[in-house]
Amino acid sequence: MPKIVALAGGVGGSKLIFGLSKSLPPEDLCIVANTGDDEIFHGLYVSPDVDTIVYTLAGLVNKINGWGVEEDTFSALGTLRQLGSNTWFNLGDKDIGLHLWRTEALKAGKKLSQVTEEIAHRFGIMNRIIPMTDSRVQTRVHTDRGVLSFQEYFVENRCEPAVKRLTFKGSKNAAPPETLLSFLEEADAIIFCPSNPLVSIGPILAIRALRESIENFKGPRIAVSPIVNGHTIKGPAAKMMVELGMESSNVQLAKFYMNVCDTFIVDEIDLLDVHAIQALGLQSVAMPIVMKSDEDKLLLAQKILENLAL
Ligand code: FO1
Repeated sequence: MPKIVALAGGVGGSKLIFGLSKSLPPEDLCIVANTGDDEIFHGLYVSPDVDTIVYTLAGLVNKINGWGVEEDTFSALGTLRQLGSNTWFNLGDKDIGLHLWRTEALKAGKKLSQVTEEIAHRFGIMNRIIPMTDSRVQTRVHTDRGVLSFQEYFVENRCEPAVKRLTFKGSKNAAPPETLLSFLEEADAIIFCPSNPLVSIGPILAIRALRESIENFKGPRIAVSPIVNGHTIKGPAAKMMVELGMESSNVQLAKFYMNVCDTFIVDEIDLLDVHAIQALGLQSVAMPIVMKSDEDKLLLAQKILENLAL
């Protein structure tokens, strides 16, 4: 079985991560999680994309939302609201337990990658989950309503403000964890999950050493499009692209991934995009990429692994 490094954000990426985790021996899958969405709420360090991956692989994720813990309650948040705190970010009681533990471990001097490894282990996950960096990198969404953190843009403002620019504060001086670089050296292939390329994969690629090691990677690098028939399956990627002056199309995304990936997978409905993407010099394949059921997730993972033909 090939050793795979999969780059992912939260909800969309986790679906393919689930399929890959069921298709590969655990030691052969290393997941790189975006931490540009991380934010401090009520004094707690919250890492939404890491947590979505953890809860998904642990079988605990709230399947309706795609994030948070199934059947969680919100009593602590109710108390915070009563005390006058701003509670637009919905932290469940069980979820808060994880944030308390992580915050304490970080305060004790542990690195985010060590803390994440320990969390995964304690949740019974055998795959490696590695945050893109141990330092603080924050996605900044420059909008017509000012500069917002990702969660302020996404949750508090429901993606309504028009996006003018994206920056990743702290990325210049950020380095990937050593464990990630070592896994990349041994890996046979890289998979870009169908996460938002701009705000989930973008922050990962903004870390220079990480981008360079992906650019110089010798094995196959495959990206799965988050766009089907001109629309994003979930989330604001298409809206953001248009506001940033891009076309919300597979061809545009293939251009975005040009130097870091060799094969761009589109949905079977977008078969006509395959030739246009090939004309850019990338390989392209069409297959069913919409993952509604666990079976869809498994099937897509297996098709991608077959396509790697290592
Ligand atoms: N997404 C929402 O749309 N609303 C929420 O209130 C919310 C809370 C939340 C709490 C913990 C967590 O791990 C994720 C949460 N998310 C929420 C999802 C999160 O905002 C996004 O999925 C990612 O940051 C984008 O990948």
